[in-house]
Amino acid sequence: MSEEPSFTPRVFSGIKPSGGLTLGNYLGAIKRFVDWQEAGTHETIYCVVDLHAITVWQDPAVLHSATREVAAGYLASGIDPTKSILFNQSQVSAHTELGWIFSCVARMGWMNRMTQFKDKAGENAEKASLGLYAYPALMASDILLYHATHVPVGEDQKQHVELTRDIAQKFNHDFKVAFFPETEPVIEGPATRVMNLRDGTKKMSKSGESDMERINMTDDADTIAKKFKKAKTDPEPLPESMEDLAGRPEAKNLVDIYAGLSGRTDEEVIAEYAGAGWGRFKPALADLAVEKLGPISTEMKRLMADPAEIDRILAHGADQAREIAEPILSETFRIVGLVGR
Ligand code: AQP
Repeated sequence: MSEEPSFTPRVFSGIKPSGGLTLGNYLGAIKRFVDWQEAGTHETIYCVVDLHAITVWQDPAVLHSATREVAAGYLASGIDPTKSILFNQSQVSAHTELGWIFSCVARMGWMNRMTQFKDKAGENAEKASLGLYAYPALMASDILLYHATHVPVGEDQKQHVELTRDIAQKFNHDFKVAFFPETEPVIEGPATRVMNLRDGTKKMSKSGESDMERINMTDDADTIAKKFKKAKTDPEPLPESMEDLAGRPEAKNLVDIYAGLSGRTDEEVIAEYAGAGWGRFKPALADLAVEKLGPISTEMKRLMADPAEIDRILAHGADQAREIAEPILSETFRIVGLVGR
């Protein structure tokens, strides 16, 4: 084993353009990406992971527009292309090249344990695409292609970042190098798992069946208010402590969302609203969501009206990404024994 290298502190994370952005993507991912960028302690690289989106069927025209919409969501929320690298995955072919190598490093047994595949493929796994099964290996390549040291993600992605660590370890071990870092997943804050508004036991997702189960980042004020008003709850008022929210998933979810949007802790929210009924809490939550998401949604619409500018930003980001990725990929080829790169 060669000497332990030190890796540049670097954050990588991505979002799939598999539909419009949700409040879950905002609180669990984008808002925290902006915090990392502004902290200035790490280089920050953010990606629209379009190759992950096509692991399930995507209408080509819709995918094209969703890619720009996710980019607009990043920009409108505060990702600044002069501070962070922002690009879409398919423009940097090194992702798929390293992804193939990692498909040869990862073991079938590891992939078989991935709960997201089981959730997404459902009972009919035989009909799922090979890409959906293999995508955690491509995700490992997204991260390790930049030697990223930290990956901020929502709870649902923790297992995939752990697999990334396993792949890095096995690669380093098999080839007797210390080439890839053991990336840390960073899962923090009150809203790392925002739940479906109609069923507090399921995650809020872009591709969930009903629009009423999620808040989209482009929803207008009336729609946001209507969705929170109709959100499933129980008859009890808000309790005095977080422990008393145990077994009340829908109530806890709305408290988490309030805390995530207001930048407070769950405990602070409970302290303010202890004893409040839903008739008081839900309108307060809707007002807060409109206050926070309204300006972002307006800015997203402005950006979406100029797709050429979004494409220019993504192309520039892809150039910057390639500059970091290419030497790492070339060195990987050399380590593996592939000729010619
Ligand atoms: N409900 C959520 N709560 C907190 N974080 C979430 N994330 C997604 N949903 C929630 C985080 O957002 C980042 C990007 O996720 P993604 O779009 O690449 O994949 P996903 O987790 O599969 O998102 P969706 O919305 O559920 O998409 P579909 O429906 O297409 O599968 C990740 O950091 C994720 O944790």
